[in-house]
Amino acid sequence: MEEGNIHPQLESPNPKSNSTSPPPPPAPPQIPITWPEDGVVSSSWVTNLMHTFDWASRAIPPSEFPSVLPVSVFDKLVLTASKILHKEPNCVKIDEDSGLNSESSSVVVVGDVHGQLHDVLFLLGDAGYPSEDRFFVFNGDYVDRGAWGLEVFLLLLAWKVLMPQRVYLLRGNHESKYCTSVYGFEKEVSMKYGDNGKHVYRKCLGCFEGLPLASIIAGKVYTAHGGLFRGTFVTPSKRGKNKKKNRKVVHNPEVNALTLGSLEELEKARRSVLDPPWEGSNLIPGDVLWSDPSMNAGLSPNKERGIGLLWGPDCTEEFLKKYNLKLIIRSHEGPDARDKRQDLGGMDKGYTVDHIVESGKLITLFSAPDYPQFQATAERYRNKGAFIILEPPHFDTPIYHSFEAVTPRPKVNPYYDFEDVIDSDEELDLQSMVADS
Ligand SMILES: [Mn+2]
Repeated sequence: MEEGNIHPQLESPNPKSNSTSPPPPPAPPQIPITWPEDGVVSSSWVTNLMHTFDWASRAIPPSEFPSVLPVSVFDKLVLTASKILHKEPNCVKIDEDSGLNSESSSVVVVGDVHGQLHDVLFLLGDAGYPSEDRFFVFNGDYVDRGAWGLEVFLLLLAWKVLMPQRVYLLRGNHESKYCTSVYGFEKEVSMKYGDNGKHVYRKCLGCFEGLPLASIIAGKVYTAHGGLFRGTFVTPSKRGKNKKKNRKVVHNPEVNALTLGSLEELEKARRSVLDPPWEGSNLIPGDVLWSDPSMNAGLSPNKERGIGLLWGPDCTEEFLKKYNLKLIIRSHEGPDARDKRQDLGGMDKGYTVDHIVESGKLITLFSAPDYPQFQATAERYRNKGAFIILEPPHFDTPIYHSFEAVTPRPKVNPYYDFEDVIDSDEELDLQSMVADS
């Protein structure tokens, strides 16, 4: 393997740029990164990992990524994080028992980041790094579309390992086999790890399966990638049994059985699936990861997505009221998705308030600015990204922070056919899901 100052021609971003992009670290960091000798990840190890990924994204081609992070170090990091993640409940509670202090703590909530490494680094710097008093809840969609999904996911895992009680990583619909095979992450990994790509990809998928689905902050805020979910299917009423052998019985469409799910049902769901199923009895994970709010009342199948639900303001109210909550913060819809939903707000500021009901409100939060990275300039959205800070004593009033993209982004070839795959997650190809899972 090559050593030292490789590929100087790729080294620095355009010096003529007058953008907000921070200058790259002055000297190449010490590579390769090694696993801490005592096996204990320190804060300097995590910040060094971030700086090194930043440097590498500008200085070396993707195929030389193993010279930055050898597969053995990748293995250690992912294994350590996976063990922590798999033990967490489906819905993590962030409260006094987990160290939330009603005088000094704050909680930062982050939406989709989609492999936009430099924007994630900016966000972490802007909000302040995770600390004893600063919690983070990430709402999923770490990978796909952007070119540095692997770096983003790994640096978040490193924070999780460093501060398991302060950093919470929820699962997004893109943390799945189906999405990563269509939207770039699988190819990104294979480009970066070559012969070890399959191994690395498999380990990432295993880790995705461990990610929890939702969080409740201070007993007041529910967060999840997609949002609300249905109740587990209950067989239709006993009236059917009384009509003995009535051959004319009309098929009772299951749509009538759609009810809002409870937190107890969410807790019992089996989240450890490569692709959340859209049929069968384990539908809650797919709902939580794929559903969208609607301005129409009630629950209905999310036909546009092919999986998950649409839920109305009445459902938001029912859920908030039932659990004495004030806010739902979900993500999942970027500027492209909102472009086609005229009755909901656009995503140019990185967030929208979708439902305002008696008990509180529903917010969509999206943290990938100037998205998607690889769309042709004319078709790209110059949206800002945003994060939300929740502050004591009640943690139930969102403070919005919008931010611009870090530009220019280092030049890199896309890992998926962005000309063909224009719309986020639309028209989910169920046949291909069956074949793949
Ligand atoms: Mn999503």
